[in-house]
Amino acid sequence: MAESQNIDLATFMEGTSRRNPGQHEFIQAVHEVAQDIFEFLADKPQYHEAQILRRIAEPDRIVSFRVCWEDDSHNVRVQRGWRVQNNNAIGPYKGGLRFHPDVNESILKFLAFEQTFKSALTGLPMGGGKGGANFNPKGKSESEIMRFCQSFMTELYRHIGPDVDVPAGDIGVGSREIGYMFGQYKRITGQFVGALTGKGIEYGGSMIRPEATGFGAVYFLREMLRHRGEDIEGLTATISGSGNVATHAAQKFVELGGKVVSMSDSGGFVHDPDGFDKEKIEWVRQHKTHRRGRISEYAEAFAGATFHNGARPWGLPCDVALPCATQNELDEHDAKALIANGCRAVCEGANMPSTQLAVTAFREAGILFGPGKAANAGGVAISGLEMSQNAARLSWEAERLEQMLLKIMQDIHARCLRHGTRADGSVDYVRGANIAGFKRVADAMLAFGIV
Ligand code: NDP
Ligand code: 2IT
Repeated sequence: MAESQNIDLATFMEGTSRRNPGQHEFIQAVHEVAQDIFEFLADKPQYHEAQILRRIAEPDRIVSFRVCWEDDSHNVRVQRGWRVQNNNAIGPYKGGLRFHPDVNESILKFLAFEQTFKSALTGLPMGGGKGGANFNPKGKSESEIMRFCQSFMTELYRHIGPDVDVPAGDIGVGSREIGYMFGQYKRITGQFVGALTGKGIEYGGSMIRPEATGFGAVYFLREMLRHRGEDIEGLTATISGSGNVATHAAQKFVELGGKVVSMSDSGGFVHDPDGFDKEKIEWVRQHKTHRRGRISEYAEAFAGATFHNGARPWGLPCDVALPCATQNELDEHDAKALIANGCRAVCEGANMPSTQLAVTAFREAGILFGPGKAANAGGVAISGLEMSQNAARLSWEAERLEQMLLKIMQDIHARCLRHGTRADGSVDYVRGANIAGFKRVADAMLAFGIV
């Protein structure tokens, strides 16, 4: 082995920080994976010699582009768009598009890096990518959203395709935005192909895709609990977020006999001690997604509920916490409050919602902790099956797809057990997910040689 390549974790991370100055989220995501991988690779020099982790932590390419659009008052607006194509060793680049004013290269690089392991964990042939724009959909009219999506796709289309890179939704990008982008892709290329997932059912979308991330996260939580001889029935959950992932996680948690006492948005959280039942969750979905409202209005609509301005729900007593909003929304202080209040399991519906110190606190306390790359993989898994259906020009039924989702989440759980079970029988799901995802990508990269 060449001496310069035989480095330790600290040196590896120093190099990562030096090469990616100021990209805190990306460095955080790489560090979390590198900790486990360095330990795992201690007696496997072939991966070190081939510099596999170093290569996965360097995106294959990043395209960034100007997105010009005209608002309803005829002002010219300029946004920046990106696509980070991180790794396609096991399949086409795959991953969502995020429209949010905070979007920057660091956030998209962390998401594309995480996605590489997440896609691998599903067992399906998909790589990792992510993209988006620093566009704020809040307060925009329908035609402004349409014009932005069309302009964004006019640049993006040349970089994607059903065998190249297949984007989907993420924060700020739902079925409406996917519809506008798919329409523009089809118009420019003249082809009706599955270059995007999360499409409407009428034009090549898959049943269960909207539900898949939230449902999958709750299935993963149930697997973690069952492995400890527990179940969801009778448990109380705090949930953050009120978008696609949060509302579907709440729906499935309640369906399985649990009680959900909080939901949130960027303005604060609502606490409903009576619990969010099916109708209330549907109200949140309609209110947030279709009426573009604020969660604060929930407290005006439902007696007994209170709104907590600018606060997060992690101080509420609960058995289970499901962070389903955004990155770094649960810090060490929140983690300690959850543990002190008796929380037994945390399952990440969002990508990297827990800070590194929060994750350390959960791991040290020995509570169940399902990291996002495993727990929220149900969304990309059904996206993978949308690609399969498009390639076969078929549509499968919802029941079949939900069974497939359940099986995939159980398989991911089993992969985590394989690589994350400690000598005392407890499970480190972070380690399990990191190693299982890494191994699949790494072995493919070894087969390709130095490319
Ligand atoms: P949505 O846009 O549907 O909902 C996002 C929710 O998070 C909203 O309630 C939003 O509140 C809240 N939120 C966004 N940014 C912030 C912030 N800075 N602080 C507090 N709250 C915030 O997105 P999704 O539900 O699709 O995504 C949620 C998370 O799940 C993200 O981390 C995403 O990457 C991840 N994920 C999504 C998948 C999918 O299939 N959609 C798949 C796997 C993971 P507000 O309305 O005020 O902005
Ligand atoms: O973070 C994610 O896994 C997603 N936003 C969904 C990706 C996808 O391609 O469906």
